Amino acid sequence: MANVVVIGAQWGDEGKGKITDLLSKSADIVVRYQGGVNAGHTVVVDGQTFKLHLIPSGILYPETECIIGCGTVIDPKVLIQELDQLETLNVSTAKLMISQTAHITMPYHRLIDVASEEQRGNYKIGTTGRGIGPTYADKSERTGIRMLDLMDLEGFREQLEWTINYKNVILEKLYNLPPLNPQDVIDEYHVYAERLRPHVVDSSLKIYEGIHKRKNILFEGAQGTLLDLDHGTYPYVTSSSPIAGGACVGTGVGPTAIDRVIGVAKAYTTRVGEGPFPTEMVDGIGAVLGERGAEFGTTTGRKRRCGWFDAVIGRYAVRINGLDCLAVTKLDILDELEEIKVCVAYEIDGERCIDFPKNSRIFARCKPIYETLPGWKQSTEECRNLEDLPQQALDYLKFLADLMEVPIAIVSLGAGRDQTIIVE
Ligand code: 2SA
Ligand code: GDP
Ligand code: MG
Repeated sequence: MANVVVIGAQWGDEGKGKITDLLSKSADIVVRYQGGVNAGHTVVVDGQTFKLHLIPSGILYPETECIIGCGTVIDPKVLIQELDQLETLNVSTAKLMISQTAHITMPYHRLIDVASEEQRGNYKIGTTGRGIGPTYADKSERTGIRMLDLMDLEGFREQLEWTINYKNVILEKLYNLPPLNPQDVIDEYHVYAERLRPHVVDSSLKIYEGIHKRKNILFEGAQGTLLDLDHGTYPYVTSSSPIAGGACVGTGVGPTAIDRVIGVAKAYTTRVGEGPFPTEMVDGIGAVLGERGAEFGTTTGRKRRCGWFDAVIGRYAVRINGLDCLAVTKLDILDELEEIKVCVAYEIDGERCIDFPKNSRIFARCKPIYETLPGWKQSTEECRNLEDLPQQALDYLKFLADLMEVPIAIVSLGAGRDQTIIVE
């Protein structure tokens, strides 16, 4: 299997959790490299559903080592809840490692995330409210607190006393919120420090040693390409780098260590939060897709917006991530449709355009140009080989692969591990 990066090729929720779990069978180490508890990765094993936010989807294999890399932001409270939940379900978390240089989400980050969204009015991003943007902002501003700072209890106390006073001014003056009591936060986080201490490591060194021993390493992306801070639909993005390149920055691994990049794309498109979405269908088939696909946020429960497959952003994802191949998920959700549309280009002010405009005001004016394919109108859920698929489904997949100039290596037809076709 070698060293593989799995990324989302759309706006997140493509089914990366399922695909990562599937590939984890052959991985020795699975690493998350960006994002925080905004992410929601669902894995279904023998009918049991696991919703993971920070812990890599490889955790369900007892032999697999899991690492939360330095490019992530960690809310210790939620991480501990996740650890407790897994242990209740008899999943061992002993092989979980946490980067000592990952930044920590503090109570003021969550408060500022929610309050700043309220103040943005029409310009709100539709964040998950989990404090992700403010945690990354502090990292860039160099006022962040890292895991290794938390482990040094006395140092943490000193750092926090200064930081909380600084943040209290912002909370009070900018957002009219009550100040936080430094001692309360110190006491709360000291408890988290002791619980997490056994897991904290020099993660880039661990990964480097793994590479040296020729172990198979899987880098698990969260969110998706179009939510990337640099390459997504800015400002309607998350504050990290979900693209394949983020795997190097977010783990401390050189690009030469990566052998393969797999993009995960749904057979249609969804987006949660604000921002332009050319193929969105608010009612009608959009509602059908949402209902059949159970399109609700794994973390917040928010309703996801639904639309047809958009090959313009698909092609972009192939380029930005250097995709070797694609995993197409949720093909089964299209099973009952009479016909299926694919956006092959946009029309902007009368002009045909095949790359998405980076100005979100212009992107919002893009009208999809569709090609229509016949549906297959039968269940694909039990198909286990390409030959089992109806001809129209095969044609649909070929149409997507040709448009994006990338082979399809995996087709997913249900949430279960076995509901998968591996293309030889
Ligand atoms: P944030 O909270 O600052 O990262 O939000 C910024 C934008 O990024 C989007 N975002 C996501 N989009 C899809 N899935 C995500 N994870 C959850 C899931 C989402 C949920 O698995 O369903 O439960 O609502 C995720 N995380 C961040 C977000 O919607 C904003 O558009
Ligand atoms: P992620 O963030 O990319 O890991 O995706 P999420 O877990 O947030 O959302 C994907 C949802 O689709 C989850 O509920 C999965 O269990 C489910 N899922 C994944 N693949 C398939 C599939 O092929 N068919 C169906 N019906 N559901 C799937
Ligand atoms: Mg998700």
